[in-house]
Amino acid sequence: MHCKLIGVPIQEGASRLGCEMGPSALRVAGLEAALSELGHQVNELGNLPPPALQPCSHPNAAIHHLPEIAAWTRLLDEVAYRESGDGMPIFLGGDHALSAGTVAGVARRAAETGRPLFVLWLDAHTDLHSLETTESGNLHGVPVAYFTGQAGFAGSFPPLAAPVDPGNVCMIGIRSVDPAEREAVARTGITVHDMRSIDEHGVAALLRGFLEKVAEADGLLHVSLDVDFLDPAVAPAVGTTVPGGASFREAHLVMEMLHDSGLVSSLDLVELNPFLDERGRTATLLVDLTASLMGRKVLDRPTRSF
Ligand code: EXY
Ligand code: MN
Ligand code: MN
Ligand code: MN
Repeated sequence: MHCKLIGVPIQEGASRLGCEMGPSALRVAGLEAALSELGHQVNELGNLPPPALQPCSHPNAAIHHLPEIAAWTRLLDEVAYRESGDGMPIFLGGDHALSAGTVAGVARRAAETGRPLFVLWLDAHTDLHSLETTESGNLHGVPVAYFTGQAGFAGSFPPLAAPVDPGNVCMIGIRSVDPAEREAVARTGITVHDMRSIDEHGVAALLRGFLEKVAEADGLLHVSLDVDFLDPAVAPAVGTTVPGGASFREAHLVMEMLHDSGLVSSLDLVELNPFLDERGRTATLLVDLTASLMGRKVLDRPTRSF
């Protein structure tokens, strides 16, 4: 596989500063070497420079940094479109607002190839607020509403060329949903597997159902991994910790199954805040999870898809 590492030092979508240092921490933790050791060709594309701003505003006075996030979304849509033409882009965040642009760009590319894009959203949160409904005003809480084509983004965010069908979005790990997001889940029909579903059925059964759907549709699969998908006991370096998250092994199992599926075409690693880390352990865990997704295994096993 030809992997492209793209640093996205964005932190304006989160309320706590520090995600800007995420790409550096992932590099220091050895991401490039981990992928090379697995036999992948790795292109290190460096960090994207912060984009030029265009003035824009919104009647919701709670919103923070709208011009910054709108500008990053415009830039990332272009970069993701370009870099998904050949090889696998890996976006090193940066807060989760970056996925508005990365998913929009890979969806535009997928639409051209005629294959449907699916999105696996690994997160404690649904990130499904609109600009109208966000109360915190932190725009890392809105990317899913944007890239699935929900109303209210016109005039600030770029027009969306290829909205992702909400029926193609699957969320796993969810345990913090605001009332307006609850309503949006019901309205859009996005599949949401909360932590209770993981407890009841096991993460493998939930993921297998989704991967079968992607494979049947001959789809492309974008994976968006938010650090807070993981339990804060194993991944403390995130500003939005929620107790009761995925365990170390549950997260690795997800990555191992994704590798075996052969379906993943692009990846976001987001919300790592190195300022909150303990001697780099969260950055190291993210590198190890990415290695599992890209084929690192304890033992060879009889070939099996997922
Ligand atoms: N739903 C909350 C809000 O809108 O402020 C929390 C959002 C946290 C988003 C993090 C990145 O996943
Ligand atoms: Mn702010
Ligand atoms: Mn998120
Ligand atoms: Mn989250």
